[in-house]
Amino acid sequence: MSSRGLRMEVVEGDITVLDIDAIVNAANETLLGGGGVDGAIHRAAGPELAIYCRTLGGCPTGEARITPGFRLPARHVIHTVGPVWGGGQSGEDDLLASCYRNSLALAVENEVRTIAFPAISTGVYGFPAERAATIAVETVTEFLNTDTVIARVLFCCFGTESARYHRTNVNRVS
Ligand code: AR6
Repeated sequence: MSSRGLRMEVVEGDITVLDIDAIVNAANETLLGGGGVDGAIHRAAGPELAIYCRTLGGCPTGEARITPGFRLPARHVIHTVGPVWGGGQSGEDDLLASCYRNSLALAVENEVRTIAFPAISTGVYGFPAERAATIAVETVTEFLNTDTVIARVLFCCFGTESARYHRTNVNRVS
């Protein structure tokens, strides 16, 4: 098994084009679609994804649900619901960490070995990007410390600033 650092990689660009076991969607509690990365994933996966999501009955903040990838190159989509940033005193950090932990646990249950995360909550939900990147990388690192199933975790960042925040943290824990 490679070291933690080698199992994590930062890439920049559109998560919907990745040919990988699973991509993570930054969804909302309805799981019925929206803007940002959620909109992009639903557009690329096709209408079957929304039809399937309707059967799931939503997802509470901090939890995760898995669906097929339909027309995406990714085999699965793991939908998680990040916290809306409200200043940091409402458990936002813990809820964001739960998104990463629960998504990875669901990946392992479904024999997903390669997975890509967007920067959950840092768009419409307003979570500060640098703080979110630190939580993302620390939480994934802790998970990989005891996991032997996941071979590769990509942080798929939209924009150079987000990529820089993630790279700084990945380099720190490697
Ligand atoms: N690939 C990778 N990252 C992307 C892409 C993409 N195609 N598109 C946007 N991002 P956001 P949130 C980045 O707003 O903050 C939706 O309406 C984006 O630049 O997508 O968790 C949902 O339905 C940012 O860095 O998600 C919810 O209602 C990151 O993905 C709400 O937005 C997350 O931004 C969720 O808000």
